[in-house]
Amino acid sequence: VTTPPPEIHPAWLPPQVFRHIGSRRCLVHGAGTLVETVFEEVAAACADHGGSAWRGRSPARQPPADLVFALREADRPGCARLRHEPAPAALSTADGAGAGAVEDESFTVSRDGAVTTVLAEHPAGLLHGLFHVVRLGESAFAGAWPATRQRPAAGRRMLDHWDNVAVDPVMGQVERGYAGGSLFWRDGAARDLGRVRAYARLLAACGVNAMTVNNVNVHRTEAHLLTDRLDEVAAIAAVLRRYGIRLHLSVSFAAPVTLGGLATADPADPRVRAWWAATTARVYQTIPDFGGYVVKADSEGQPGPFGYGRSHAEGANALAEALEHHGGVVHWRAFVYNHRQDWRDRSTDRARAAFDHFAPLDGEFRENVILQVKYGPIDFQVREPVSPVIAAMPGTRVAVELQVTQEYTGQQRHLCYLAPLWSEVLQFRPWGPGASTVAEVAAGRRPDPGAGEVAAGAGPVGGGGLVGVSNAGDDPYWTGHPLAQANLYAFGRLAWAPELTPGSVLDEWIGLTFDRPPGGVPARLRDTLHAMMDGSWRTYERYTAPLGVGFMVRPGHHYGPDVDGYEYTPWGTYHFADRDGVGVDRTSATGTGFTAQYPPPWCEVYEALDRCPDELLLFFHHVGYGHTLGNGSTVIQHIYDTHFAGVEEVVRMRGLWAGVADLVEPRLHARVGERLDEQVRGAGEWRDQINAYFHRKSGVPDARGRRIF
Ligand code: GCV
Repeated sequence: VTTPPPEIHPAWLPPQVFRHIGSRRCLVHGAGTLVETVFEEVAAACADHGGSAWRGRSPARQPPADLVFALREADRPGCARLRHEPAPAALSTADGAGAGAVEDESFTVSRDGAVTTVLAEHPAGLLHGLFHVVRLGESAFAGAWPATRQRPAAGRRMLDHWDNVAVDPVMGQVERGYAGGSLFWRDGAARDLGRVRAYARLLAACGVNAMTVNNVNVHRTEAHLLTDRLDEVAAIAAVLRRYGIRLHLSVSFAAPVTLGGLATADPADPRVRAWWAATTARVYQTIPDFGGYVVKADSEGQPGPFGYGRSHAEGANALAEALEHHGGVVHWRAFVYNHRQDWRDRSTDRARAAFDHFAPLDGEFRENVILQVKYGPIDFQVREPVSPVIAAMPGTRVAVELQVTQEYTGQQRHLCYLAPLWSEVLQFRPWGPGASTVAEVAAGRRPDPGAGEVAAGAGPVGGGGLVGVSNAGDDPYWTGHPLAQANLYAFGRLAWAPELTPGSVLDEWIGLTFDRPPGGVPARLRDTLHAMMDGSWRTYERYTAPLGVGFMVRPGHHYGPDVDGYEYTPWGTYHFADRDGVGVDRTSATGTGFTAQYPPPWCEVYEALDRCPDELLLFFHHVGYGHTLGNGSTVIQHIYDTHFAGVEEVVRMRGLWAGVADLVEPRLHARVGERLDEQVRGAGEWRDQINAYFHRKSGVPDARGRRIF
């Protein structure tokens, strides 16, 4: 990076987006920490833009407020306009469907006469209502419109940070981080909290309400956050609390041994359970609203219950028991597979592992255990089928994990707007057309064999919500690539409202981030950003591993192409290319049987060569290079065509960006420009390695005679 900006970039909350609020007479009514935060925000906006901010009641002899934030249960003297608030029964149909946390964050927004009102039952609703009004901009104050009820789809919308306190010699400070150092830790200690506050504010503004502040790979130093370094964690929690975000910790399953000095971490041992109970009680004494634990167990070298001959349900339940009466949860990760596989062994299939380990345990987890499942069965590839675990555990709370940090999608050097991928995942219907979506499962809405669909949050088990691995760090632009901020924003917005289209979320983000008073974002800039970003995930897919086969990356750091890099390793990520064909046979008829982990119709669709979607063909089937795809092309010609096209698209992106230099702050323009140069180089490298590899293997020339090395 050669063009550091002078200060921290405001991301999607530049001061000017508060001008619509800050130029009004604002009344904030109600009590509680988050109401105070709303008032502070409103008062700061008014100080900047000439409006008035009143707390509790409007002063006598002043015109009445024209923007009101109020708790429904609060008495409202001086707030006469609120008599027009809609009665609960008149609220939109989405209201009342759920219970618990989602209702705590819901709010109603209305405009009646010349007053815009945000009304909520709980302070968190007012906070989310504030940022809703910010997003609406001037339209929040135009005309009259009926009350709408806004409620989050899922109760927990969480960001996990894979941050280490001490710099890890292999993984650095932030594992798979591409945006500088940690926002929370520096030089082995908690950092100044100013940046954390700014981060929490950004996250609240897009709907995030929970986070972990340390890596799921819990190393020696970080293990101590749970015990003797709890004060540092509590200081961070206090900052997050002011923005409605609960703090969770990643903990090591071996903590009773490594921290507690016990001889075992066996979850069945009463001393171990007592240790977790006492340790957890201390955490709650220090952080009363602590969210709970995140555990990566028996995974990539992390300790777990297998070491004691116990199941993952027994392991998770021991921790859940300690958290239960404090209101905490355990996020137990389902990313469990054999990472010491013999590549010669064709019977082991990493894609099967999570289902094989966890589906038999359905119904055995305590209610406050959330099984955290990566969206695909392998590992955050640019294209994978949706994990079959999501449909396999009706008696378990499931959270779906997405990767905002771009480990496998260009590492924030490549522009890759991920909302279209996430949206496909969230809208996927694991039981076929008409049944619940993945987003609904995460929200707790399940198919109930007896009674058909049940309402969100009211099912036999609740939902686990959505979890994203954060892409933020102490980079002045937060995310390394300034346009990767859109992924962080989109994660929060889709977690709150998964039905939003990726294009509309991007449009919101552009509208806030590039806002320019008085008229907003110049149309040419808005159009250019859409032209660059809307399709950038598919562009990335085109020039990297083809047709869902995945993992053709350089081992270790995972940046750039290396077709055979993992082919003869123990990691279970193979493509099996030879002179005749490529792909993994995961069918039940002749392959690993992975297709049978899906319920109908998907088990049949994926099993059948002629029904399997092209983009997942090589994930499920080993086919010859001459195999004809649904789009009429052969596999080999498709590989050539998409790789040439992908690079051309990146070159076009770079040209588009050059054309808006006059509309973007010069340092930001330069930073994105540098990244686009690297993307053009990197995409060309991908194209040439992939095309050369498959040309050499297959001996099939490109039908269009282009240059292949
Ligand atoms: C935190 C992948 C990444 C690891 C990561 C792991 C996980 O394997 O490469 O860095 O570890 O996923 O999700 O636990």
